[in-house]
Amino acid sequence: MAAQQKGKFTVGDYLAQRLAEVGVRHHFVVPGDYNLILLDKLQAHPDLKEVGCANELNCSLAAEGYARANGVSACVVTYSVGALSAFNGTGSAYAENLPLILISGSPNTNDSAQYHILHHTLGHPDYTYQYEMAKKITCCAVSVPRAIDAPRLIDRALRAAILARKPCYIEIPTNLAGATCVRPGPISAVTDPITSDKNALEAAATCASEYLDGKLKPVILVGPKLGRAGAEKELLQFAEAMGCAVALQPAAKGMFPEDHKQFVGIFWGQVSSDAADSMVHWADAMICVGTIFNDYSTVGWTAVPDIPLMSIDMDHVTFPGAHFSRVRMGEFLSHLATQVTFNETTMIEYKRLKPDPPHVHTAAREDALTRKEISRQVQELLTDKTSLFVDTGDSWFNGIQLKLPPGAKFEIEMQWGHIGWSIPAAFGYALRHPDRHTIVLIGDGSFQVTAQEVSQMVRYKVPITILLINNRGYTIEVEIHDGSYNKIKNWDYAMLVQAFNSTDGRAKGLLANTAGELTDAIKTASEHKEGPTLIECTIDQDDCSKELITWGHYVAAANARPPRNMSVQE
Ligand code: DPX
Ligand code: MG
Repeated sequence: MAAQQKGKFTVGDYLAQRLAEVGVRHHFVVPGDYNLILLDKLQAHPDLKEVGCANELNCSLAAEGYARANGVSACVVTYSVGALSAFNGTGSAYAENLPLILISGSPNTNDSAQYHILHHTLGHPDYTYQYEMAKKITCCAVSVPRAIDAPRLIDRALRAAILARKPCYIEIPTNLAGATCVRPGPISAVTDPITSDKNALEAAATCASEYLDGKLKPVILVGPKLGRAGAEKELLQFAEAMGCAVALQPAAKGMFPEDHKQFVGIFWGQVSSDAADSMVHWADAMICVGTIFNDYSTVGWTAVPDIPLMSIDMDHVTFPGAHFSRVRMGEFLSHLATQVTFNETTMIEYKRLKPDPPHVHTAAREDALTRKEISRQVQELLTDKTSLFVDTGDSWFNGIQLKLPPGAKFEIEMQWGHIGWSIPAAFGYALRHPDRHTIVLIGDGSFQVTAQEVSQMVRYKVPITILLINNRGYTIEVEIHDGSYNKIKNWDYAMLVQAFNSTDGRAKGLLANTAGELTDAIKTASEHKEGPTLIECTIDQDDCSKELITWGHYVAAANARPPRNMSVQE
């Protein structure tokens, strides 16, 4: 470990200090010769802990998960061979509104002027391409040309990411990480939040009163940007002042308490839970808070609310006919809470529509394992200390249908939808929240994409419970469009995880073919604290949720829409 040289403060030290000051405690890395000096400098900072990853895709997704837990994260990779893989998790952070700081080492500053061809590059001496690419997937990309520019550029990128809740990119040439640098000024210059413009806030509140005036059946629809804006408490305050029904988009599950009397379910069109679909369609005013309407959340565009909406975003508010910039979500919600009229008409209707709790069948111990039985057992496992990650596939639908007890957290990556995301993301998240029980629901196909990161859970002794649902293939894709490409090679997943142990690891890999075997395996997992436990749950290939089938049909129909506006008939 390279100690900070006495008296000499470097570009790497500057970055390390700033990362620590913005709240990063673990930084995720894969080394390469372009970033080694930088890694030494980051290692030398007493408040930063280096976490090695198996590859840069996983490294970026681990940082994505860490940002969910910590609010900000850092991923440090080498030039091109590393960074281009890390762009994927950076794209996820962009789509999911998470300030991930992507840091890449880069060629020596002399090489470009000398027209040198360098390893790990495209093989021509223009070394600006990575920076140019990074601009497209971050809210601010900087490439440090000289040590003297580092403080200004690093601070600029960090501030942009923190304010926008989006990733940023910082490129540091290999010969600048150890170059002398001035010391940083107060961190408030980077982290101080932007507050609402007072005039805009007042005007937006007046517009909200006009929007709601005379409306009898207002409904609040919550989307995933609520949590990213950190405005859950303000939403609760506003919702209770309104007294009306609150429905959640699937990606916002967990952002409003499910045991709250105003919670009316997950609004997901045809595959909604409770009575959310009926409530949203019955509403005469829709207050959308941090919503994202995409083809998945609208079930192939079949579930787009058809009344004019009031939309509260992270930093602006829009009404039919009016827009207000620089109005912060949290400030607006708490301001509005003091002005609105209590109206519980929608709750009276909800009481009439609320479905009875479903009768849940408990399988006998020797019964072959089914998807429903897995869900029943996972439901019993959830506590206020659970953080549940659900990966793309039927795990989305199984996870959305679970009832979250107060305090339980739910993580889903619905905008980016990268299969395998949950393994590295849960790893990154759990490092920051060792006090919580992190559980992952993931399909066999997804697991194969990022399986190596289980070895980091072994290395860092992170006790995550992974429930791998093995239905022998890409079932969600089968429902959208089937073909032989949806079959995959089966693995012995339980044995694979044991293989990661080598001589010093403590992972457990278990197989559950029956309901009783799953009960026993879950008990073992809950007691195992020295590393991860993977439980391979085998189910029939055709055993999937009816919600997945319905949703798949509508998404397939949306994908298959013929091209429009063809001026010439061929
Ligand atoms: C793909 C998906 O086994 O889950 O429940 O069997 O569907 P299910 P699996 O994990 O399979 C996942 C599979 C292939 N999506 O059905 S959802 C396309 C895709 C993606 N991300 C990446 N590549 C391809 N979403 C990185
Ligand atoms: Mg599968």
